[in-house]
Formats: sequence, C-alpha cells, structure tokens
Amino acid sequence: MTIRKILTFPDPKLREVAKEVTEFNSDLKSLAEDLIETMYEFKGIGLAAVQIGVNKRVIVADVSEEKKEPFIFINPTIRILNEDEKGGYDEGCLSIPGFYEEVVRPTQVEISFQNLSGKKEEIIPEGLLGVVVQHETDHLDGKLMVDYISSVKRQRIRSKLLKLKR
Ligand code: QAP
Ligand code: CO
Repeated sequence: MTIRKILTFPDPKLREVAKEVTEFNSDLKSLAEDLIETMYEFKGIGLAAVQIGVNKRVIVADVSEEKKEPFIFINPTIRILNEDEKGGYDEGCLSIPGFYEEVVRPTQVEISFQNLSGKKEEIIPEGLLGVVVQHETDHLDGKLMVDYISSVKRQRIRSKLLKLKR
C-alpha cells in the first residue's frame, strides 16, 4: 500500500478519458488499495484513478463517519432513474484543494460496475454516496466539478491553483 501523489487542476492528465479495465489481477487490487489509502490520507470521501495519474476506470468512495466502509467501483456506469429529481450539493475535489462549488445532479441513479473479481454488480446509492459516485465517474471521462460552474469562476480557480504551485 502506497500513498500516491494527487494531480491538481489544471493538470492536462485530468482531462484524459480513462480506459476500461479488462484484467482483474493483483495489480488492479493494489491500485484499489493505493486509491483507498490515498483517499484516507487526504481526508477525502472519493477518489478516481486518473487523479493519481493512472488512466483506468477505477474509483473508490467512503462516505461513512468511521471511514471504514470503502467501496470500489470498476468500469462504473450511471443510469438516471428519474430525470426530474435533482439536488444541489457543495462539492469538493482532492484535485481542486480549497474550493467548494454547488453542483446540481440527479438524485436517483443506478450504478452498474464490476468488483475486483470482475463480477458485475448494481447498486442504487442513497444520499451523498450517489453524489460522490457521479463526481468520481465524471473524472473517468475527463470531466471536473469546475465544468459545472461559470467559466469566469473556473478561470479564477485555475489561476489561484497555478499560483500555489509555483
Ligand atoms: C468528491 O472529494 C466529493 O478541498 C470527493 O482541502 C466531495 O473527497 C463529492 C477534500 C464532496 C461530493 C461532495 C477537498 C479534502 C476532499 C479539499 C473529496 C480539501 C481537502 C474532497
Ligand atoms: Co474530484
């Protein structure tokens, strides 16, 4: 298990579309373990492989109080169950440290994914988990929470983070 470095916006690697996982081997298991350890280290509730520079469709999430209920989703896809039910949430992102923005998303979704053995599973997440899984799945398509806000705000966040990096 290794704590990995998290890429920050506007790193171009965060814009890549991640590749489907086809091999369910021990490398995949260590990747998932690193993601979980890195998420806990930086007090996150969700993390996508692309955020640590790994171009694979793997995400992890843990919205529990005790931080002992990690979920691993491989090749996740989202199906909106009710287009009319939407909710806003002040989202954060480990790749956009220090910034929180309201994002409106569907509240009733079904997640289809594979587990570490490659077995297909489905869940209908409740509350915050549904928000986090949608946020993390966006990462796999190169999409970031700042894409939901105005371009003026996005540019402001971009220059602030670039200044912090220097
Ligand atoms: C995605 O993000 C998420 O700015 C996961 O200084 C978060 O875990 C989706 C974090 C909230 C929906 C709601 C952010 C930690 C963690 C920061 C995170 C920071 C330290 C973000
Ligand atoms: Co994020």
